[in-house]
Amino acid sequence: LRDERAELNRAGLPPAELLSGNYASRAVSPAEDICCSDRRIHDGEHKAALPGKLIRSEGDPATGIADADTAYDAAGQVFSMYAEEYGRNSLDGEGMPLIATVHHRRDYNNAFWNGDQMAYGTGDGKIFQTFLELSVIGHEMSHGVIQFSGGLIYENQSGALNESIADVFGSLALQRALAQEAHEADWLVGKGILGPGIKGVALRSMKAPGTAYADDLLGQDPQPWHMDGFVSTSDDNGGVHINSGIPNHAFYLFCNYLGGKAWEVPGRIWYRALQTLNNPMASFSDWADQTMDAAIELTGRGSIESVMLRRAWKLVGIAI
Ligand code: ASN
Ligand code: ZN
Repeated sequence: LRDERAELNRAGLPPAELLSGNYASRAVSPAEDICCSDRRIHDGEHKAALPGKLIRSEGDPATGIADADTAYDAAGQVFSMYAEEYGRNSLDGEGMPLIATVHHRRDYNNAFWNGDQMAYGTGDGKIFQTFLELSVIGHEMSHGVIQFSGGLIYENQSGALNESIADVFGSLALQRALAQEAHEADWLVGKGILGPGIKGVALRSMKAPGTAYADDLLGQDPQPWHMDGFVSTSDDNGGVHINSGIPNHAFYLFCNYLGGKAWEVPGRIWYRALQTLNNPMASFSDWADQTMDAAIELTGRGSIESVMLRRAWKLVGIAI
């Protein structure tokens, strides 16, 4: 990858960082109009009812309940990324409250967006030990964003795109919070959330889909990184959490080819593609085209970004 960049530089093209800088300076993000988040954290008290008991509203001091305070802080970080990087005012773009429930049900091994709010289980302490991790929280909140922009139907390829875009922005929220550069990021989603007995590092890896865990209880991480490994199944809404490995890896490659801060130019391109998507049944190939259109709109035809983006999609088996 480094060689490829050196080659481009020999061809007299400016390095990606310069283009990124140029892009940032002509970015149109009406961030000044966006005031502030409206977070509302509830305690589900290990019951199934949502949203449960309100324990921390925007501006309230910390509760001392670690899960609630993590949910509050992380929701703020995700809100800030969407506001400051992409000019979006909350999940719906219109400042909707960020409603979250921690301690959802008992020993519950999942987290989700239900169309109105986020909910987080505690995990059973065996398979999962927490869901209150920034990439996971960013993932669930991004399902909210996708509901209001793009509206990707949650099955088959459009569902895997919905999953992938949630992973992308979850990972970007984490990378931005850590102020890591793309080449230093681990590209893991849900690092550290697996239980102590589970052999694995995370829930998913965008850098190396299929390698996040391999465990007697959980099995092997089923994600492919290339269309040759595409899994046709009726489970999991048509493999939405499986085949998302393919667009996830394309995004990773794109960021890795460019270098720099992934939440800036690559994130803006993905965000623009989502914002302009008008096909809720989009296939991987449709989405690849959509990201290319966004890249050309934002960085110009023949830009390094558009060249690298085409290369990334090609490497995972999608020609555009
Ligand atoms: N944690 C899962 C997700 O957000 C829950 C689900 O499958 N809807 O993708
Ligand atoms: Zn999801």
